[in-house]
Amino acid sequence: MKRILITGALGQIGSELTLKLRDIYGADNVIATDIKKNDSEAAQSGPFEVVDVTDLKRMGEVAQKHNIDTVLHLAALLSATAEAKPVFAWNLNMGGLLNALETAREVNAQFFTPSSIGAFGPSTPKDHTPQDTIMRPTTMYGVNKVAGELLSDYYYHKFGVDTRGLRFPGLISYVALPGGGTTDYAVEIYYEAIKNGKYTSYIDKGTFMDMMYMPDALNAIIDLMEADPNKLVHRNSFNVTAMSFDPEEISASIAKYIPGFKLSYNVDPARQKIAESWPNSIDPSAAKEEWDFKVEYDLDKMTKDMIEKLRPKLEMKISS
Ligand code: VAH
Repeated sequence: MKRILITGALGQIGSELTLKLRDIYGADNVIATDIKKNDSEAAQSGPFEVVDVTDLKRMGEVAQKHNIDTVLHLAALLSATAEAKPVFAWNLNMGGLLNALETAREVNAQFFTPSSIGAFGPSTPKDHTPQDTIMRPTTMYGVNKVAGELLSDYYYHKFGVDTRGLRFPGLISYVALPGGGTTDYAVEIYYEAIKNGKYTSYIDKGTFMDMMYMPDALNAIIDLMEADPNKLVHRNSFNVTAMSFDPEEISASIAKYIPGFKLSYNVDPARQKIAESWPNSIDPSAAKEEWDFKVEYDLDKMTKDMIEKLRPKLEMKISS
């Protein structure tokens, strides 16, 4: 990777990935794009272009202008939003992906896009879900992710585009809030714990989902993209995870650092139904074997870091 275009660069993953890649590859070599600019560090710390991923012509112009050799396509609607607006989600998620793949093909660029544990469905083995298994998701987001994996593999086999992907679990970070996801509760809970010492979860007790701290997710993207292609048996997309927990377990972890923290429930049937269609835990052994995937953060180490980083940020907001 050396001349990198990122779509959705101001979103939950993109806002941190853009900064990390600029540190590694040089600010001028990382072109952040999104549907509109804002005053975030990701938008202001290097080249930024307004790109609507449904506009193939514009995406191609930006890729040519900046002599791109790597496309990291992050722009997409997440599961809960996609389930509320399924046709819009199909058009944006699949239309945007096809345009990003076509752009990568035209400029002969390496390509990455995230898949998700959402690509699995109720008939998938729930525990230690294998890398290669049945994938019959019952959400529009999941249909988009399975179709996206197949389309990315097609561009590798048909056109030789070096496509690679990761089936991400829920991602947790203190920088940018996620939007429209089912696992967002695992981010919101930290904000509410610090601000109010309590949180009401829309996901029910006993609902286990795979999760990962954002620093580990960013390292996984970079490690995969830098991996020796001759060692890759799989490409789109690798199971990756760091932990699996339910609301009770993350609450107990938070209570170690915020004594008296109280968790209650007001289950959202729509997002609970999505969560219950996903695995309890997935098996990342293919990623470990093929490109040495590893993580640094377990639940308590993530909780400690989230609270240490969020507290000053939230106190600053309250005082301003
Ligand atoms: C979502 N955060 O909740 C995303 C992710 C595995 C979950 O794909 O939709």
